[in-house]
Amino acid sequence: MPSLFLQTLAGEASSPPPIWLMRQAGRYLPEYRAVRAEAKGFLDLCYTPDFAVEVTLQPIRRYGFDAAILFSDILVVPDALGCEVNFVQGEGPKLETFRDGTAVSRLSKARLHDHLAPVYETLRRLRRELPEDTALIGFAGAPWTVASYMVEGGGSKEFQEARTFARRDPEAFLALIDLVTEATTDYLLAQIEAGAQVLQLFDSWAGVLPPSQFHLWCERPLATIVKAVKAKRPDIPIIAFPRGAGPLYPRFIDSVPVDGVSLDTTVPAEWAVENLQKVCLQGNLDPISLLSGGEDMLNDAKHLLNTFSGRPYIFNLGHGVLPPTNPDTVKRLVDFVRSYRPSFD
Ligand code: 1CP
Repeated sequence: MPSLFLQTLAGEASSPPPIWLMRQAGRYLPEYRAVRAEAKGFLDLCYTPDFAVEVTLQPIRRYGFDAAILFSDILVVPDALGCEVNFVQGEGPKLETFRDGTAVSRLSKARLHDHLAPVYETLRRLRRELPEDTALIGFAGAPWTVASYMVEGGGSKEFQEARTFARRDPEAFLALIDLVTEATTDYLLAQIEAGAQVLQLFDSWAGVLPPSQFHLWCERPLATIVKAVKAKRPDIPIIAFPRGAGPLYPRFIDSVPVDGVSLDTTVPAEWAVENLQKVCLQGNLDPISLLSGGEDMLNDAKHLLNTFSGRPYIFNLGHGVLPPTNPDTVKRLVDFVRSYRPSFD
C-alpha cells in the first residue's frame, strides 16, 4: 500500500495531512547529541552508516513521522568534488573557497560515487529498517546554494562574494554551477537506486537572488536536474524548497517541473493556495512558534490545516527545527496535527 506521504505528493488530499519536519534529526534531540559526541566530527557522522542510520531513525521512533529524511548534509557534494569542508563545532561549516575559473577547474566529479558510497549504504539500510509506510526522502542542495557556500567559504547573511562572482565572471561561475548540477544529478539518481523514494532539493539561499538573476542561477540548474532525474526515474516525486522566492514562487513552478514545493514562513498560506495550484504544497509553520510551543503554535498550525484542507498538503515547518526546541513540543504539535478534523471557525 502506498504511504499517505506518497499519495499526497501524487495529488491526493488527505485529512489530517502527512507530517514530517525539516531538521527533524538534530541537536534538539538528546539522543542525537549522544551519537554526535561519539562521532569524530560532523562529517564522520554523515559518512558512517551506523551513525547516520541511527540518527535518521531517532525522530521516527519518537514521533512516527510519515517520512524519514536521510541524515547527511548538502555540503557532502562539495566535499566529494574536492573542496575541503570542515565543520567547526559551534561555528558552522568552513570551506575552501573557489572564486575564479582557475580554482573551479581544480574540482572534479571523478571520485563522486566512491566518496559518497557510505551515503548510499545508509539509504539501503534505512529502507530495510523503516516501517513500510514511512517514506524515505533523499536530498541534495540546489546548485546555487551549494556553489554559494563554495565561493563564500561558509555560511553568510547576504552571500555577497557568490553574487559578485556570478556577475563579475558569469562564464566561470556557470562552470561551477554546471559541475554541481551534473554531480547533483548523478548523486540523486544513485540515492534512488539505493532506496530513496522521494527527493527534496534545498535552495536555502534562493532568496538573495534578485529577480533578474533568479532564472539563471536558481530555476535553470534546478530544472536541468529535475528533468534529468525524471527522464530516468519518472516514478520518483521531487519537492523543491526555493526559500525566500516570495512572489517568484509561481514562475518557479512554471519552469521547474516538480511535484511539490516547500513554503518558507514569509508566504501567506491563502496566497499559496490561490497561486500555486498545480503542485503539492508543504511547510509554512514558523519554527520559532515551537520555542514557545503553546496556544500560539497550535493556532498557527490550525490556520494552516484549515487553509490547506481539501488540497494536497504536507505538514512541515517553513525552515528547520531550531536547536533550542523542546522535544515534548514537537510531540504536542504532531499529536495536534494527527487529531485534526476540518473546521472553519
Ligand atoms: O553540530 C551539528 O550537529 C551540526 C548541525 C547540522 C545538522 C543536524 C548540520 C550542519 N547539518 C545537519 C543535518 C542536515 N542538514 C540535514 C539532515 C536531515 C534532517 O533534516 O533531519 C539536512 C537536510 C541538511 C541540509 C542543509 N545543510 C541545508 C539546507 C536546509 C536548510 O537548513 O536551509 C543547509 C543550508 C546546510 C548547511 C549547514 N549544515 C550545517 C549547518 C549548521 C548548516 C548551515 C550553515 C550556515 O549557513 O550558517
